[in-house]
Amino acid sequence: MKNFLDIHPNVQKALDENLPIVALESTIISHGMPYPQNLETALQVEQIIIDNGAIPASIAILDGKIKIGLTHKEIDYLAKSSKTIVKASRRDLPYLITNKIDGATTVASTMIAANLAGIKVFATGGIGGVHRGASESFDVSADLQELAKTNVAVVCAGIKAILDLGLTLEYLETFGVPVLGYKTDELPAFYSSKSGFKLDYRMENAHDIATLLKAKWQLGLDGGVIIANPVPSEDELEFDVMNSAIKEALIEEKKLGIKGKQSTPFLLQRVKELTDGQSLDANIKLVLNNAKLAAEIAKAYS
Ligand code: PSU
Ligand code: MN
Repeated sequence: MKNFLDIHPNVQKALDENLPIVALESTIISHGMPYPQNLETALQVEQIIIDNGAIPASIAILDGKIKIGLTHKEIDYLAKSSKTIVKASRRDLPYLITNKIDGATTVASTMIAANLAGIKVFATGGIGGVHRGASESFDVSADLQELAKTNVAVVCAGIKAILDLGLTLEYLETFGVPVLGYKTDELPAFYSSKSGFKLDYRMENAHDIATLLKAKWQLGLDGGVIIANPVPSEDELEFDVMNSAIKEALIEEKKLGIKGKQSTPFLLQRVKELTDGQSLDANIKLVLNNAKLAAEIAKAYS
């Protein structure tokens, strides 16, 4: 594993001493937000994790290695390289590593990397899922398969509203992935705290979540857990504003023939433009909010 993993000394020290660590993805930096907001957010997320008593471990594929824990210089590089850096999910890792091509990790590949390093808690914005119209396009994010098998807890603001939330919940149920609402009975819809979909399990604190995670994995029930943490109400996008922007972006996507891995970055970018940047503000705030909760869960877990 030494040939493939490059763990930052701060993260290695935390692993050795069983200190709380929070993994962070890098696709959100390179493909999820524009520069310079992506850079500012990535650094702020790390600081919030530190302020809440945990060690951040941002993850990317650099120089043929899976890097666990990035320097500010490396984060800066990822933030400025959206045109050249590859969005790297599970299937991309072997090629990028053996050909020394730099990549930004998605939820799926960040879970893989965190698991290899022994990190159990991961914070992001929103996970991928079943796309609208998936019965035709077959576009189902590899994030869902990863959640089905890799033992990492993912703190997110629910499923990205550009997706089909109902079908995504069905998929997660089939593959045995628990979806826990943090102080909510309703699935949050990323930019909005409400979606209209009820959740079966509501959790009130980080301690109970950590206890549940331990029980799941001690029982040999492999796979991830989704901790759905609603965007704070003062930061959310109005439901109707969000939905009409998404509808418009989806029509444009179809016209332009955008598919596959380009789909999610395109939709996030168009929704941002169509809401005059309001969706980006919400996206930033919800990520910061998730970082704080993830640090609390990591502390309780360790
Ligand atoms: N959530 C965000 N911004 C993002 C993503 C999620 O707030 O950019 C990224 C994540 O890396 C996620 C990916 O894994 O989008 C999903 O892409 P796809 O639908 O192509 O699997
Ligand atoms: Mn896809």
